[in-house]
Amino acid sequence: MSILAFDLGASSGRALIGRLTDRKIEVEELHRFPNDPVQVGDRLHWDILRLVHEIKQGLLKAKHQDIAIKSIAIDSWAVDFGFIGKNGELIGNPYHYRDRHTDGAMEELFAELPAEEIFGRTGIQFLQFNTIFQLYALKKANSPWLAQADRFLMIPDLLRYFLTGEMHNEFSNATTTQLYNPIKGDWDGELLEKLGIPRAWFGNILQPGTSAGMLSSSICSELGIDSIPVYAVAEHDTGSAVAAVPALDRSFAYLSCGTWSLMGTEVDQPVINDLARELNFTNEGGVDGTFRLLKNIMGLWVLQECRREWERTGKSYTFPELVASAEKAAPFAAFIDPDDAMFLHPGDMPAQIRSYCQQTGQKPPEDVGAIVRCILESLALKYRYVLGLTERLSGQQFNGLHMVGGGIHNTLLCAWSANAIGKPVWAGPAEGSAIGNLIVQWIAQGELSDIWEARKVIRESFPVTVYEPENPAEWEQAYGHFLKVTGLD
Ligand code: ADP
Ligand code: LRH
Repeated sequence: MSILAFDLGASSGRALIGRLTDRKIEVEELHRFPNDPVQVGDRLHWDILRLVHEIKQGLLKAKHQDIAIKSIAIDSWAVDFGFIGKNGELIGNPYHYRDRHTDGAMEELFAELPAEEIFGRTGIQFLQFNTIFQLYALKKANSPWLAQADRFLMIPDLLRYFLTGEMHNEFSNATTTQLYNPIKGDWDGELLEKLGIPRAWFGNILQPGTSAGMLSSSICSELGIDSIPVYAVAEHDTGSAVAAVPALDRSFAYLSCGTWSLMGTEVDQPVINDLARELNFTNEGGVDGTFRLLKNIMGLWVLQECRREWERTGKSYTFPELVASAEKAAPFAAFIDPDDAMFLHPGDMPAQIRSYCQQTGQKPPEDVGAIVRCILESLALKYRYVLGLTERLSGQQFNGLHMVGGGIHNTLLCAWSANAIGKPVWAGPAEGSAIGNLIVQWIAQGELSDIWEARKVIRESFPVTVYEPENPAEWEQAYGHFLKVTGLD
């Protein structure tokens, strides 16, 4: 029988059907849709109701194709949320984490609550858009939402609520709020109190792999379908992606490569110490009690935004066209640090890249190929830098890097990543998050025993492309230059 995963990334969403037969997973893409944010006045929002509509479209497509669905689950990007009022309705339209309302919020909060204390309680890296800073910014702005709020739900919690009528807070996403204490294993009540945020908004935490209700009768009658069980999985998409890494060795490094590049390793216990805080590594909760010791890298967002800017000026390129143009451009001509704050917000990204290069004494890349080459080489070199930090912090040495996510369709980036790190890259599967969502549903149903059995099955079900490192001397030299111009040396 089939199960269904809804995986909502920051750039697109999809519904994947999964079937498990004789320890082989087969997946079929049922529905794919863009997830375009909407700017209204000064605010950048997610189009949350459109996402509800797209989830219903996925359910309808299953019905029209006579696919009987045993269960469904949803995962999405982290940190964002909505409030539910006393009447059970959504208050406002959730903000996008790239909205500017958190500019400066981190520094302001640190003046009241030291960074050391926040990290000590949560083990979460500091990113200005973390839920804690979003809530703080809403408080500072006297947002009327806060007076009306009765419950706090992360995006997948919210979508699940719309489907089932039940409100639950799922574990993996809860950890990304920077309000969850992994040592206590619960929301950090003292931290919430210090922030002046009511503890009562936050419900009991549901672990990945537990049932979370049934499709409501109103949805079923609207769509003309029977009710279906809904599961909580690792509803943070990166948690699902890492669950699907087809590693055979318990010590492994991964790169979840989509809008963001998330690089790190899996650990049994959160690593909360001075070095982790100084290197700004995070400890996000995962499946089967695991944690992801990782660091965010700005990722293919920078390329997505360039593409959007070119589109605005009437020039449309597909991703394969952009990759082909980079291949023809001159190598190692200019580098950026993709994690510079100037690349976080939406905007004219080619102009931002040129301005970064000017400020760092480099000749700015002008044409499309040169800009894309600059982004992809800089990402590959940043991967080398962060892989080194992951080894230092975890005390492990990795003999290669697993890459999952849509970014592995970019074969040039995979090859250059292998060159930059001087180790093999094992690429696959591309639909990591959706597959991680599926396997946790199967674990919950007793079809797979645990994450390690699931990883074996994934390994046997999907191809992994191996990229061996090439041109080590050139990349070594480029790395030195990259460190110098970015100031990372
Ligand atoms: P998210 O889940 O964050 O929305 P995905 O994992 O779907 O992101 O990855 C999307 C990214 O993958 C795109 O921004 C693009 O850079 C890259 N990508 C997808 N398809 C291709 C392709 N055919 N060639 C090159 N790159 C691709
Ligand atoms: C990737 C992701 C990442 C978060 C970011 C907000 O989609 O979930 O793990 O840091 O979005």
